[in-house]
Amino acid sequence: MTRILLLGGTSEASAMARLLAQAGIRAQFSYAGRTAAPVAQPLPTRIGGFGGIDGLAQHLRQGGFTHLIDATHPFAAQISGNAVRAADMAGVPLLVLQRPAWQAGEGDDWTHIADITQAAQALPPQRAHVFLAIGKQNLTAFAGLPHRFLLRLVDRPDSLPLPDARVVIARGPFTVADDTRLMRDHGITHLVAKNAGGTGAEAKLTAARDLGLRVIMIDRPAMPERHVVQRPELAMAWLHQTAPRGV
Ligand code: 3Y8
Ligand code: NAP
Repeated sequence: MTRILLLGGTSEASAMARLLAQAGIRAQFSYAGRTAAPVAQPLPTRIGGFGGIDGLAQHLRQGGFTHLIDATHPFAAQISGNAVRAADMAGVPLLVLQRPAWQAGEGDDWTHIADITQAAQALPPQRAHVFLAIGKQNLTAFAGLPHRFLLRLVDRPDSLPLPDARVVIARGPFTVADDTRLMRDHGITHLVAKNAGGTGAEAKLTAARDLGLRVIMIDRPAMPERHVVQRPELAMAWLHQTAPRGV
């Protein structure tokens, strides 16, 4: 009997959860527990880490899961690496559901960097107004710089490692009009973004192009070879191809 463990935390994972619920396929949705009140899902949901690779492998075995779908974020490298190893240990097929990376288009002014630690060097030496749309987990890379920062976070932080920072509390998906207004109101000169792909965070890139701003684009971390699809419908097709009798 099919039972899916769906690792979530992205728009694609939420779309996948709706398809599984509509199809009446037994599944459990999993959040890391990064935010105070994650969006409710139409599936039974667990929140919190598994306790590393062994913990995830044990959860797969004990829960009688027949498939693992990793629909986490392209920058959630730790859980995605764990999923490859744990699925193999538990003898459960793994599918990655991940949106394609963004590509610079006409009129874009992007500087690509390999990881967040290079972002500080990619900023100008003189004081700039920088929109850090990268969440709160990597802010120390910008401490000690002369810039004024605008942060957009899901939950209000207790403290920040940046002396001159303004915080906007907002949960995507975002719109071009709102992001254009936000960046114009704050006199933003530079945008730092992760190459998340998808539509939930794309508006700021369109706004940056319209405003003629430089974008410092953090490329995705390298990941081991996996079976990846880019749309939830393709993940459903994979399930039917790999399901034991009677999906
Ligand atoms: C906890 C679940 C859905 C999912 C929505 C997507 C879209 C909005 C865009 C900006 C960029 C950022 C951040 C972002 C986006 C979607 C998607 C996406 C970026 C929630 C969610 C969880 C998280 C975790 C959170 C991180 C942070 C990253 C904010 C829920 C809302 C910046 C990534 O405070 C923290 O510790 C936040 C941590 C990981 C990155 C970071 O390093 O700080 N996401 N985001 C998931 C869990 O617990 O398992 O709370 O409802 C999900 C979404 N965030 O169903 O529509 O699909 O990408 N999330 C980035 O892409 O750069 C915001 O502001 O422009
Ligand atoms: P990460 O660094 O890859 O994972 C760190 C640890 O968090 C993992 O080892 C695991 O703990 C736990 N974890 C992560 N995702 C989980 C999930 N879906 N269910 C259960 N445990 C999970 O992950 P992250 O970058 O902090 O992202 C955390 C969550 O936020 C992910 O679900 C991701 O989809 C979502 N998200 C992340 C970003 C981003 O920019 N990173 C953006 C949007 C959404 P154990 O080792 O104990 O199992």
